[in-house]
Amino acid sequence: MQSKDHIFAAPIAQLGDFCFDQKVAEVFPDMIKRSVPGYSNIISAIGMITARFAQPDSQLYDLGCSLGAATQEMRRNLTQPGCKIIAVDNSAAMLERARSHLAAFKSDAVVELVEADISDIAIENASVVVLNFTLQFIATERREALLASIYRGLKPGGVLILSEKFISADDTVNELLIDLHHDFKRANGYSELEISQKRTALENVLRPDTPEQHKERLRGVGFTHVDLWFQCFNFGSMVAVK
Ligand code: GEK
Repeated sequence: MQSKDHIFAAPIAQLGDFCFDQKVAEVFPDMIKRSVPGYSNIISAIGMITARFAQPDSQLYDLGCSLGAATQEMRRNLTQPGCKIIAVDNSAAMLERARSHLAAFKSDAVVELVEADISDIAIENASVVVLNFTLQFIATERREALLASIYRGLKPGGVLILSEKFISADDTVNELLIDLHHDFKRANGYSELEISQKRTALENVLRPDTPEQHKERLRGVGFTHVDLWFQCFNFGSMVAVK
């Protein structure tokens, strides 16, 4: 049975910053499905993109892997020989659960789980790199260096899949997308209190950029082929090909 997310259901007197601890890891699959519009479509597409872009004898990275949903989809779609998937997260609670989650599926593909800050790891010999709703938690001033190191570590023809929560440069559209996202959460059973407490807890932790800022940053570090392939309200996903 999957545990249901009630983390912000009761009033919390002192709302601290959101963090990926044991409590969050326990309810994570429920939380992300009910909070991120398009999440399961994006996970499926990560599998399809992996099938097209994985190169023989290369490495595939899932940066900020949480419970390994994208890792599992990459592994399922990997047909090239000699590949290794490296799944990285700095939350011990997430990685512990990712380990047992991934062990539940049979596969020949090699998966290495690494507990580390994604800004500190070396990206090497990569054909596919996934940042599925993770870059948004990295300090804005550190984003470019991380993307530059991903670009350097990718082989020619390699791909980065970057999914993020966005803001819109147009204030009216921005408000509309935020309202639609809150409608989506209400429709998935979250109360007004849960929505507003989660919003406050994320304020200092999740800093979204516009799609245009992302594209500019990706081109700035060297990617020549960059575009949005999916968007639902203020959530979306981009591909950048080296
Ligand atoms: C999925 N990709 O299900 N270094 C390593 N990990 C980090 C860092 C960091 N600096 N900062 C945050 N994280 C997943 C979903 S969730 C998205 C990704 C969300 C990790 C953090 O511990 C968490 O597991 C993940 O990034 C973000 O496809 O919760 O909105």
